[in-house]
Amino acid sequence: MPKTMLDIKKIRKDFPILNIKVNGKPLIYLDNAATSQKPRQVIGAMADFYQNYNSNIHRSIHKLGEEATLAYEKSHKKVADFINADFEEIVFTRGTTESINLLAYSLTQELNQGDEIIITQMEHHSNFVPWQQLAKKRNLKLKFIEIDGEGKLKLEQFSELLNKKTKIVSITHASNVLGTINPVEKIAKIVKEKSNAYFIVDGAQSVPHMPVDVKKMGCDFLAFSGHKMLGPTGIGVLYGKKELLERMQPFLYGGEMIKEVTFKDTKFNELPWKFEAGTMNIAEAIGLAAAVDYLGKIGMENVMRHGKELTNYCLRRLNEIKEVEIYGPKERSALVAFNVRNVHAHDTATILDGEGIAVRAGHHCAMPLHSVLGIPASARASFYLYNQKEEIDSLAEAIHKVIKVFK
Ligand code: C6P
Repeated sequence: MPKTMLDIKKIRKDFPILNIKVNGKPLIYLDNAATSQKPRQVIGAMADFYQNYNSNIHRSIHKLGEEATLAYEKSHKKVADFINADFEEIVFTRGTTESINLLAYSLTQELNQGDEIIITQMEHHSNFVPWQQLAKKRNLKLKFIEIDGEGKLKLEQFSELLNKKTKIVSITHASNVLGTINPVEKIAKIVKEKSNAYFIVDGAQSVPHMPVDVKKMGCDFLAFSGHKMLGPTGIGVLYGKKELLERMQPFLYGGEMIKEVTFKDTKFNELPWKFEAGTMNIAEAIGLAAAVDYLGKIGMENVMRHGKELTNYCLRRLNEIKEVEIYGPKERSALVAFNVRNVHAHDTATILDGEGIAVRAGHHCAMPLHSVLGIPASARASFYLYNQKEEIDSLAEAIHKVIKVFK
């Protein structure tokens, strides 16, 4: 694979926060899987909205209202183009969590007692708890694809789990702990060949890091969050095939999701507005569009290549330290979860923090997966387009300090 072509020094200048010091040390931000940092282009686009055309959308015919509506609708279009979807197929939500909850709510009408839902052992709670609770409420069966010793899905098991009763298959594209990239195109084919189930993909950890084309992927729905891809918090996306969104019941009822309301009944608005009730996060949508522009200029192939390079380098450096245990397969997305033997992940993260290095520690909202791994917690370094190899060298050095402290 060719080496990264990104001008990281130039990219870093776009991220004001990368200049701060933490505990007296220059910030080394390796917690990108939790949330990414924001470039000035995103911060600026949001400030521009509030300073120059702040207004509600789809309601007011005054100049500001029109400008805000135009910008908001443009954001939909940009996000649609980013994943090769159509305009009507992009619903803005608060994030991946809300997108999946929307599905768990709106698909309920399609489910009957005894129907089955398949997820995996590696799911984030956002793609776990909504299905678990729905299954309990509606007397459905929840089944899990297991992971093997490397942290990959046992796909041979998947075909056996699928049957005519399977109504939903919901799988993460990339694990936020193991980094495993699941073969979603292949899974989509199996789902469609062997069942009538809806295929849902959790793209929270993939859309920010690799080119994603929903048509190629063959999914029915894709959920992801703006804040993990340079955008602000409070804005996320649900992609759904048009004919499916048309059939589904709205999730939230209220203003702007209607076409006509009478004392007797309500006609719902056209897509995607049918699923966007109330005043939406307008500035955040505009910020997300700026993030998509930024990523588009850099090129998702380049973002992916840089992430792979950093991740492989991190795996190499951490594998050199015999006290470090790493979780997940060799081929993975841009993160590495690990533990220093006999040291709790929180202690590791606290010592790293003292060195200005921000990593996440805990169960990463994937408690069932940690129970399968047989550990209560892990530390996790996760990378993005502004990270550099020197920062991974600092991480390795700081891990040696952890080892020394706990010797
Ligand atoms: N994972 C992490 O540190 P929200 O919080 O709705 O933006 O995204 C939820 C979510 C869903 N699926 C996956 C695979 C995820 O990784 C996340 C968010 C963060 O790993 C915060 S818990």
